[in-house]
Amino acid sequence: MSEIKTYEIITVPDPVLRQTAQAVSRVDDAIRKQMDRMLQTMYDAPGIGLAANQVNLLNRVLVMDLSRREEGSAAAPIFMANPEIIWESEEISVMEEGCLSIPKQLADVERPAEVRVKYLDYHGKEAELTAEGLLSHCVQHEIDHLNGVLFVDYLSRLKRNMLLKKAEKICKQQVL
Ligand code: GNR
Ligand code: NI
Repeated sequence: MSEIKTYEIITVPDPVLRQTAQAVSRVDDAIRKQMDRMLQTMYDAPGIGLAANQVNLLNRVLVMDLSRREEGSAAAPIFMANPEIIWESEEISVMEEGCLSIPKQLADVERPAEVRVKYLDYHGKEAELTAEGLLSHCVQHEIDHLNGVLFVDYLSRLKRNMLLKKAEKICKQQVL
């Protein structure tokens, strides 16, 4: 049993998912506590990434951990505050994405195949990460959340509306 409190995950069509999160001035104990809680919330969901908007917080904080996909591997959390894409490849990658805020809907999304991200780590230290493959899609998906952007925004209007409608129906059923 974990002693870390978790957050409730916000789903569509909540307007907080369309808002822009604000930069943190520094990574202090309160931000670290938020990062720990977000990580636990993400593990419980389960998901491989989570952005602050998804737990009703509008600061530029995200967490990721792709390690749980490989069985028996140790946890490998990545914490980021104020992430910024400082380089992206011309090469494009297509991967199936899902989102905890758009339950049970998957779609192929095109993104730059490789990105380099500058951020503040758990200790408030400047760090950089070069990502490709699933990690690249995940970090771009999470930074999008901080800008109020959802993966369905990259799809045709028809496909986007269909996925949002289906997800909202599922969310309503969960409340009843
Ligand atoms: O759990 C998640 N899986 C995922 C798969 C492909 C690309 C991005 C993601 S992130 C998602 C969790 C989530 O909604 N994060 O915001
Ligand atoms: Ni998401």
